[in-house]
Amino acid sequence: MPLLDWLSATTDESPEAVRIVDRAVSWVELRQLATAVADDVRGLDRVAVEATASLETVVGVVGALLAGAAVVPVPPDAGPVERGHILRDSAARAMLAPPGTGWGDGSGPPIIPVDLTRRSDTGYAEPEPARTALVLYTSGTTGPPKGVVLSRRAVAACLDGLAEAWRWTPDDLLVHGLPLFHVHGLVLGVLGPLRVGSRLRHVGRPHPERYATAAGSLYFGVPTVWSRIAADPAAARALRAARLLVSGSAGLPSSVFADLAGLTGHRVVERYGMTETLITVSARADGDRRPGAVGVPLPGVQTRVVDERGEPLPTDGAAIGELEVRGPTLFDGYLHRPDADEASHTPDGWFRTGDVATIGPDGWHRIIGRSATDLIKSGGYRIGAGEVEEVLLAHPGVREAAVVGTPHPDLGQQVTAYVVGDDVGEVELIDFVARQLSVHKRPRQVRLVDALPRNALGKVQKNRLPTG
Ligand code: MLC
Ligand code: AMP
Repeated sequence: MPLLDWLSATTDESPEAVRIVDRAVSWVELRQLATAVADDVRGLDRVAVEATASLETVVGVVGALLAGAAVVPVPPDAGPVERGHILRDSAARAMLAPPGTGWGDGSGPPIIPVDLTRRSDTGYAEPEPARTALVLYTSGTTGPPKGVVLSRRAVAACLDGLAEAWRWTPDDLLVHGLPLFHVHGLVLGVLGPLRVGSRLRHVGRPHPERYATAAGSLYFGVPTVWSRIAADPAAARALRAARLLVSGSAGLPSSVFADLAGLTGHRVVERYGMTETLITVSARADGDRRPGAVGVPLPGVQTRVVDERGEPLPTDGAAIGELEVRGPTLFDGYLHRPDADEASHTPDGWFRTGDVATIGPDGWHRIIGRSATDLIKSGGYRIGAGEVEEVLLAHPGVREAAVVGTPHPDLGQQVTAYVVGDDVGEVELIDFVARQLSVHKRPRQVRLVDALPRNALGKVQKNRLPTG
């Protein structure tokens, strides 16, 4: 079956199949636009896409996938450090971008404009399921982001599992406003509709009033989006007519679950996943939804919690350990990083998520936290403390830096930096990071301190940083 099954086969020409912000196309039109891109990139193994929230991004991604190229989405706000790393590390042969996009300094691969006036009907054979569909860059605890290699088979398995669990069909209209360079917004939020055949409406940014007026049946959001909707009762009430509200990418606070149940009449379906594993656990459309819990494994997925020695723990809902997963949705490895592949897998093929969880006798999973403090989740974005620390340390006035996630009522966690420096100010350092990395990676708060707490070996002890 083709990866984009519905899109590949449909003859439906009714307008408004896919609307991205202010531009709508029919299924047939989308296929013809994307095929024109496929004609441009055929023969290239890896293609970057400037992943703005736009129809050009959808057409570019689909075109590359039709031609069998691996897609490397580039966050549009990635600063020069991050962008340069993604393009160099992935060795993308070309970059698909809206017309008029340029490099300025002439660096980077050739740009192929996504021209929405061109159509093509060239036929492309479906690439092998083992071929790479996407290379998604995601932060680790240290160093620059790593390229997560995802096969077409893994993407298809994930989307089929979700379609089954959520009863996601061509009768649905999916609405969201998430960024188009991560699993949530791009894999679930764009490739999902193109495989399943549900219509799609991307509202640009996930503002409550835009969700409220979109009249969808299925809505996706990160917890920050759901908490903003819960704080806007008129917008929340407008979602009463929907079929299913889905939350993921970070834990949904139980208070938001309860507020939404009252205002919308819906108990939100929560699901859990990672860039490396795609979505592995979810509540079901035809089943229970529980506040603070993320559901049961999707078809074909196996899970277990293990202790510090890697020994499986009982599934009694009480034993807390690291969650490990195995199954058809897992990635093929980190690009050029066999060391990281080895560290993140057990010898018998389980992926170590780094998340701490319990599994109940009924198979329900609860995510309790993370085993390491160096991965921060802010607004659903994953941010590596080490990456931000490295940028801070490159500032001439910074001698030492330690970055942590601290509780934030709207974002879940905020990026907080502790800095030992000479004559530097908070705003200057926040701006310095924002010029190098994506906007959401900049610290919300910089605390200037005299020294960082260290142990006898000189390692920073982040749990002893001053709070309050
Ligand atoms: C941000 N701003 C700052 C700042 N940080 N200003 C000064 N100092 C800082 N430190 C600016 C922003 O640029 C923005 O400006 C404004 O402040 C508001 O920022 P915000 O509060 O962050 O809100 P917003 O931009 O609306 O972002 C919230 C959000 C966003 C929820 C919309 O975080 C988001 O889109 N999250 C989704 C992440 C996601 O898709 N994750 C999926 C990963 S995949 P301006 O001018 O722009 O308004 C995955 C797998 C899975 O996890 O399971 O799904
Ligand atoms: P990312 O790599 O951006 O895909 O982030 C993956 C991480 O997001 C996971 O390891 C979890 O820590 C977190 N996450 C995703 N979904 C949930 C959820 N429903 N509840 C709690 N944490 C989640």
